[in-house]
This record gives sequence, structure tokens and C-alpha cells, in this order.
Amino acid sequence: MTSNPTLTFAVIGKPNKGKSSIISALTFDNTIEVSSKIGTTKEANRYAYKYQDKEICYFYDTPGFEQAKAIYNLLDKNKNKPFTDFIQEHRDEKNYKKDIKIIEALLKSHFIIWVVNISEKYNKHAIGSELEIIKTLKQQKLVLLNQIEQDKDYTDEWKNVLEKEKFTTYSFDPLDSSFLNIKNLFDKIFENKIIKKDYRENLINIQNTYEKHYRENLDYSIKKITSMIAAILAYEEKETFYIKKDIDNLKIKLIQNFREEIYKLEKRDKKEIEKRWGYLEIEVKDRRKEFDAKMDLESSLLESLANILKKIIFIGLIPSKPSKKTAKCSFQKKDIDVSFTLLNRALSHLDQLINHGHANRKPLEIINDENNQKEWFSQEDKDSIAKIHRDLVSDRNPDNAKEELQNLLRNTVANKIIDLNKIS
Ligand SMILES: Nc1nc2c(ncn2[C@@H]2O[C@H](COP(=O)(O)OP(=O)(O)OP(=O)(O)O)[C@@H](O)[C@H]2O)c(=O)[nH]1
Ligand SMILES: [Mg+2]
Repeated sequence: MTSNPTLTFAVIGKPNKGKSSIISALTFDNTIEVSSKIGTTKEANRYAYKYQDKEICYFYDTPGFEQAKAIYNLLDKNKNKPFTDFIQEHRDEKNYKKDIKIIEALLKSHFIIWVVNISEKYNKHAIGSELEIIKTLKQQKLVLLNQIEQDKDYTDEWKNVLEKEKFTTYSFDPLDSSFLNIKNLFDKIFENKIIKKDYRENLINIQNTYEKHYRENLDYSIKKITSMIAAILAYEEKETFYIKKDIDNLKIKLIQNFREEIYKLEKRDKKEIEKRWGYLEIEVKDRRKEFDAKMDLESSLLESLANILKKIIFIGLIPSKPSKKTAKCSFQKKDIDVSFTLLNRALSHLDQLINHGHANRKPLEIINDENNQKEWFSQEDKDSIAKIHRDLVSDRNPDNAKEELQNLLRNTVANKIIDLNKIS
């Protein structure tokens, strides 16, 4: 561990350039307000990137300067005056109040991240004063080039101007909050010779934390999926009834309760996985396979239930007076489709969740795209899953079966969801 201070980054730039989106991506937090309305962020707010409840680094989100030109003119007139004196002098002036709050956030930070939208042309008139103010500050500076409109790209023009002014520029897409995207940004920052040595060590720690965090989230998700499948396969719904009475109602009630319970189990784990990845506000529209899954579950259930009932009725006919019986409903060894359906649903959910991005505020729609469906499992995997399924429904060595499923999912996720080779 380092004794260096926790780094603080102040994110600055004109309204609607993606500042809050960038913080959202870097903190894995989808509760930070982001919108196409100009001036969404009204004042400087500090957010932390947290890992295991520890604050790893801070980001100041700021609105754009309101009086950039006036402030620059004042600074220019008082060239030798320290910034802090300037703030002290003007802090109560109504016109500068908001901007001074921004400058205070910048002064409290180690790094200034200046965000520009490179799908718009560089406009000296609009941006010049902001550039001059930032130049005046002693903090380390990084410029993030955000391309908001995909069909317009003025990167070269921006780079020309900014590099002449000794700014280092980095392309960053805030809609992608994958670890690989964040790692690439940090890798490029490390290449920058102007980064102070103790800050560099701190940045390395932050990048390592992102990686640990990412791998742990994956492992947590895999464990959750495994325990969800095990819980569903072991689930038994029981109903007590009197023989010769209410058999039809019993059947309907039993299936209904069973189905509700297993969907609850599935939903609960999905929610926990979403929370773990920082998607606290996300609306998930699971349009995929909901119907198919119900069909699968229902058909296999009906069959197994019919068998159970046949047996119960047969035994129940023997006693002369009505006696209390218990009917049980659970998945059977032959219901292997259930395991595949649940696994496909869980992996698609995880895949799309990871790739959704924290700055993306559209609902996450899990759709059934026949042409673009991932083939998650090899034949060998499928055979292993069939064996795991049989062990889990029959409660035979369940810990072993869970361990096998976890290992199988680890490989699937590493190869099919994120290419972990690209990370290491
Ligand atoms: N397609 C696309 N949209 C983006 C990108 N970055 C930001 N946006 C969108 O641009 C709009 C503004 O993003 P914000 O992150 O709120 O911008 P801001 O700079 O914080 O804006 P203010 O708070 O108003 O200063 C939102 O609708 C974002 O979804 C991007 O890289 N691609
Ligand atoms: Mg904002």
C-alpha cells in the first residue's frame, strides 16, 4: 500500500460534453445524473470510486464555467496574484459565485480532467477562455476526447490545438464502462512522462483495484448463478390434501406456487448481480425467453406432476376413509432443459449487464435475437451440465456439483463474455 494521498480528479468542461457520463463510467455508478438537457449538473459534487466500501479515488463533477471570459480577463490583469487570493477577493460576488465553487474544486484536486466533444469543431471563441484558465492552474492536466456523435470526428483538429498548448489528450468512450476500456485509459496515462512519480504509483494502485474489482464481480456473479441454479433444482413445493378431493385445484395451485417460487429465486439473484455491478437504478426488461422458459418449465412440470399424482392417487385409494396426503412438486433428472434454459438466461443477463455501461440510462433489454445468440456451451460442457443437473436434482453430492458448475461457468465467462487474455 502507498502512503500517498487518495487522488482526486476534477472533471471540467462545457455543458453537455459527457462529464457526468465519464464519472459514471469510472465509478461504476449509474445513479449520477446524466441527461441530454444542457446544464444538468448544477454545482460541483464529489463522487468516490469505491471498492469494498473503501474510497479509492475521488471525482469532482462540475458544471461548465458561466463567466469563463470575465474570470480569465481578471486573472490576466492580476497575473502575479495567486489563484487563492483571487478567489478570496471575489467569492461573494454574485456573478462569480458558481464559477468560484468550480475553481475551488479544481484547486482541491490532483488532476484536472478536461472533457471536450470532438464531434464538434474546435471553436476558439467558445473554448479559449476556459483553456486559458485551465492552463493557469498548477494541477496535472489530462484532456479526454469524447466523441458524442459517431458520424462526426474532429479529433485531429482538436489534437492540433491542444498539443500546441502542451495538453496531453486521450480518447475515451464513457458509454463503455468495461474494465478493458478503463485499463486502456490508464495504460495511456502511464505513458505520459509528465505524470509525477508519486501520482504514478497511486494511479497504478487505482488501476490494479479496478482489475481486482472486476474479477471479483465476475466471481461473485458466477457464484450467484451457481447457487441460484442449485436452489431452483433442489426446490420442492409441497401441498397437503385429502385424497379424492380437490385434485384439479391442487394441481393448479401446486404448479402456480412452484413456478412463482422459482421465478422469485431467479429474480432475487439477478437483482443482486445488478447491484454488485453498480446498476442500482437500472430497469431490466427481460424479453428474452421469459415465455420459452415458462413453456419449458410448465411442460416438464406437468409431466412430473402427473406422475406424482398418479402414484398418490393409486396409494390413496387403498384406505377406506379420506386421509391426509402430501403432494410434492420439484424438478426431475429428465428436466435437463430447465438447467440449460436457466443457464442461458443467467449468462445472457450477465453478458448484457457488463456491456451495458453505467452512463447508459436506457433500459437494459434482454431480447431473444435468434440470429445473434451466443452458443455458450460446447458438447463436452453440455455433457457435464447434464451430470451436474442430475446430481443437483437428486441432492447427490451437491457441493461437488456446485463446484463443477462454478468452474465450468468461470471458463465460459472468461472465454465468451470478456476475453480475460486481453486483460492479463
Ligand atoms: N452517444 C453518446 N452520447 C454521449 C456520450 N457522452 C455523453 N453522451 C450523452 O450526452 C448527454 C450529456 O451527457 P452528460 O454526461 O450529462 O454531460 P455533462 O457534461 O455532464 O453535462 P452538464 O451536466 O449539462 O454540464 C447525455 O445525453 C449523454 O447520454 C458518448 O460518448 N456517446
Ligand atoms: Mg453533468
